[in-house]
Amino acid sequence: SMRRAVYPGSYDPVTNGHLDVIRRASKLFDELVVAVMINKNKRSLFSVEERIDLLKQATADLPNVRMDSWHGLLVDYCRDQGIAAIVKGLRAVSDFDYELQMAQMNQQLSGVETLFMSPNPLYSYLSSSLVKEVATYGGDVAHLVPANVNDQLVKRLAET
Ligand code: COD
Repeated sequence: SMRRAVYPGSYDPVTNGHLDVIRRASKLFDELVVAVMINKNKRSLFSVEERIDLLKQATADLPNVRMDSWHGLLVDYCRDQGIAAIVKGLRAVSDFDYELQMAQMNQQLSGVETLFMSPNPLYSYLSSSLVKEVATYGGDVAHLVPANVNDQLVKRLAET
């Protein structure tokens, strides 16, 4: 049977750090689903559809990666899709406490396993929120995000 995993996140927007994890994780599974998790309480710069489009363009060369979105619990998505593994990236100790809590909660709720990937040190300081902050004040983030994201960021921030 197919070995599938989900890589969930906000992806507002996708960065080179996410892409590095996607690329590496896609080699370990038959199919990797990148799931944009919808959080109505969190203000986002890009809509869910825009985030999915940016992800699709940036992963076009990876045939076993597909995008989806989900509103609700991640474990319900896993159950719905028959997915047994969650992939997460751990950037630093600061990610660890919360990620461990979520992994244990998800394990306890449904038996789904979480696999942590070490970040590429080139990108381990990268987060969507820092990228947005730097871009907001006119900093150049072209080397931190895929080209399509950089274009859309510049456009979107010029509008606001
Ligand atoms: N290098 C490596 N990994 C990275 C990098 C980088 N530079 N940047 C981010 N990552 C990793 C993150 O650690 C994370 O694993 C993933 O990429 C996605 O990152 P973000 O920032 O886009 O996404 P988050 O952290 O906002 O995602 C949180 C979830 C949406 C996954 C979480 O809140 C969730 O599962 N929500 C659904 C509701 C639910 O089930 N809640 C109960 C949880 S127990």
